[in-house]
Amino acid sequence: MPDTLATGPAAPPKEIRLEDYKVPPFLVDAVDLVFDLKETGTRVTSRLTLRRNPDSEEKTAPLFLDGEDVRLTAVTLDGEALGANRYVLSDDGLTIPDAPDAFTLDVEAEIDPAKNTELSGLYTSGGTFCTQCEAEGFRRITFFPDRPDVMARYTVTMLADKAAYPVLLSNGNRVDGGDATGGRHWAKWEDPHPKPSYLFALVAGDLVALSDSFTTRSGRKVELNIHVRRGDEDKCGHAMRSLKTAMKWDEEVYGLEYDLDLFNIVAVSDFNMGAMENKGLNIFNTKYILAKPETATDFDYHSIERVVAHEYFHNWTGDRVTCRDWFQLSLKEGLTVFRDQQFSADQGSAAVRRIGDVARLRASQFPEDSGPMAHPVRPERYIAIDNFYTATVYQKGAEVVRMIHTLIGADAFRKGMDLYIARHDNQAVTIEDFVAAMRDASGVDLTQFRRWYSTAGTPVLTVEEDHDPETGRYALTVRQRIPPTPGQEKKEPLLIPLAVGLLSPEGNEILETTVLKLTEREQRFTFEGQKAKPVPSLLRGFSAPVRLAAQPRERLKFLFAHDTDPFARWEAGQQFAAQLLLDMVKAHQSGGLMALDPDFIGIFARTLSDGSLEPAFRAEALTLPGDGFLADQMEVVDVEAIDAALTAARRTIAEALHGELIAAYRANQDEGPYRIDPDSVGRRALKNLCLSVLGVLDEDADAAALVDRQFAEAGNMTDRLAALSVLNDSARPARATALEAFRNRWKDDPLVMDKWFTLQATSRLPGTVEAVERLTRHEDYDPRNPNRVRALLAAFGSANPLHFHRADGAGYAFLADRIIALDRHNPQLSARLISPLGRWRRQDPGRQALMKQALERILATEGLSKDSFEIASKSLS
Ligand code: B3K
Ligand code: ZN
Repeated sequence: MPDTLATGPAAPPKEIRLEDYKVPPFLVDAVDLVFDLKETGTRVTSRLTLRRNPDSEEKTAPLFLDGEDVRLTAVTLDGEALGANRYVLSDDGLTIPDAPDAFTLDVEAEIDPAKNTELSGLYTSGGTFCTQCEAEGFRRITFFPDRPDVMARYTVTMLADKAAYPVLLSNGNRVDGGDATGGRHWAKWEDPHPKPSYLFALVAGDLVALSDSFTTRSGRKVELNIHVRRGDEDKCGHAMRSLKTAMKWDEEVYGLEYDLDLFNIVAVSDFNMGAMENKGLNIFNTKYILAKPETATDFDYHSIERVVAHEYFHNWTGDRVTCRDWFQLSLKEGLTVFRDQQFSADQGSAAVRRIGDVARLRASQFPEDSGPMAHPVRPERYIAIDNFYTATVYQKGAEVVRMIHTLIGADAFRKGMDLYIARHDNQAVTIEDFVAAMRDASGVDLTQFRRWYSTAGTPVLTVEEDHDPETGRYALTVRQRIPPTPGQEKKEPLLIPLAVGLLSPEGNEILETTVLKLTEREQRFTFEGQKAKPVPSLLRGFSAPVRLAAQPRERLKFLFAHDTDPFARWEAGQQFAAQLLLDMVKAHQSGGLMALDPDFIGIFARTLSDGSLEPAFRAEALTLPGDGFLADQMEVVDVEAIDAALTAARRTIAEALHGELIAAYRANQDEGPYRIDPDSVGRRALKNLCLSVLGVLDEDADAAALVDRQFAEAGNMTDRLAALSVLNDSARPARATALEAFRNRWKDDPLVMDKWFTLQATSRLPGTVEAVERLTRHEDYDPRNPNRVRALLAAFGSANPLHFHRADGAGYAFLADRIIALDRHNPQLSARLISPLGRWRRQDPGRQALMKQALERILATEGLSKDSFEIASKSLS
């Protein structure tokens, strides 16, 4: 870290290292908490039953309890009040030097939930008290050994004004409650399962619930409630259906049954992430609960299903079996993302879901893996753990679990899961423990495979073929290379499952999907009996999170027309289109004519009308690769040329296939009520794909009429937003009128207004930087609400490369200003906005200098948080 910094954080933040892990010197058997809830001056009383950990070597270590922004008012040890000479209070906690081997500690403290703008610990959101403790928020509530390997039984009593906070919730079951004096009431909750402090939760508010029940396969009736603000109760049906489907799925697929009689979900509007899996009391961002057809898109419906399932699945993979330390985060996150992906695949078209998951991984994780923040799935160092809730830990972590599934097979994987849970129930464990269970259940040696967890960077595979028609021998020579990443220059070869198939020159499958195991830097695989030279279909199903080096254009074209593996077929189309678009980028750069290969238009037309392919797949296959995908394949990114190429390609297709697109639009229009089944969703996607291509023809009266009519008459948000997205890039006056009408209609619905902000932040029209800047002063903009901030600023930084990278640096300077302002009240959020600025290495020298300038300005901010310090300093190094 630079030691010449004049300002920045007050003290240089400490780096936490995996190799320094030590077992906790003290264990907590029971926690009894009492909350006297007030907006400021909430009194928190805790009684901890503590004992020395027999497994710790530090037999005489003092007791240390983490605590941050908590006012200590009294400490009592075994009934004796401790004077100030018996403990040491510091910025980060409370030390009691002479602690006995087993004792009871009473701690009294005060906190101010309404002033908690970091949204970590206990805070208020729209008049509701709620908590967020993962990863280190519990220490902002009371003094405690706030680490996941300290698991305790919790009892929680809360007292609050009855009229303002009629609903009082915590983990586990409500065991008692009643009225108190002064218009207050109280409730007592008990969680029978031991848990780490990060899973603690409390909610008090004026909420209404959608209630239902689920009977587990062993006959236990579980009460289910989704609590929301009054007025939102008509938007919880989809979340409730998703929850019940997920509960059943986990029983059927993994034999995992819910373990309490009550499952509560609460949705709040101010939340730093998507949702949180607190035991028996999941707390959600409203974005992942509330939906009705008029306000939520098909994509929102899908995300809700996925996130509700994800948090529910954590009950076993996360809560019952938890992480020893935060370096093991992917133990619960990678595994749970893999489980939610499997679940989602079972709810609709598995192929289309897989395409979506891979697209997401490539859009977010690949850039991370090749940037300044590149880290292994199990990181080895961090300054702020909140910065490591990353695409690498989540999405790449899920891919690593998926590879185990591929290598050992579905049955052995299930046995491995059973063994993992049987061995480690109620324990805080490591990634090694998970891999060991998979090894023991399958008998497959996973020693080399484990390197995936400690190796950063995306491997690049090159594949060469040779063929001897005489002997009928066909061979693939595969090489793996893993680019260097910060702190990891040299890498050992990984065990990479490479799923391949072979097609005959006529397009018939002659070798079904086979998984080749690549273990060396270079390896040759031979196939006998191939008189005619086959066409290889490589990396089917995206069997490993790697990049495949460019393949011959003719092969891609062939595979896009014939591959029997839907993922590989889609992928060939994307790679083929990307090569053509990159040719157009080059033509634009050299002042030449940007022409789109007529073959592509032919393939596009055939795919559009190919009734043997499901509509959702056709929509995916016909979506041109995005700016990020193209930028990723350029040595020096040229955002203007990419934009010009994409626009030109869309225009060419729209002009050439005008009639076909209109016909397909009409053929996929659904009359009647909105339905969310895969076919209806697919048809809407295909119809709106047609609209978005046609929509580039601003001057075309037919296209304009289609867009305007759909915007005015749409019966659901998917269609309305699709039309508005087209208008959003249009120079027609209809754009302003539509945006205004949209705001007038939806100004009281925050989640819909988030979409309104995002649209404008991602517009390709000139003047967007200034427009976004003006929006930060709009009456509906609220810098304290993370959804609104992300809707405007994160969207601008990560989804509008054209304007974020404006050559004069206005986009960078604007974002840096907002980050600096936000860092004062919500560092978790501000730190996350920095990453687009960190991707300067592939920009031209002028932009590089401006991006670094913005990062340096952030780094020089007085009192900068450790979160933002970590990202900004790593981005510059
Ligand atoms: N476990 C939470 C994420 C907590 C993030 C803390 N900064 C949500 C999830 O992955 O399920
Ligand atoms: Zn999770």
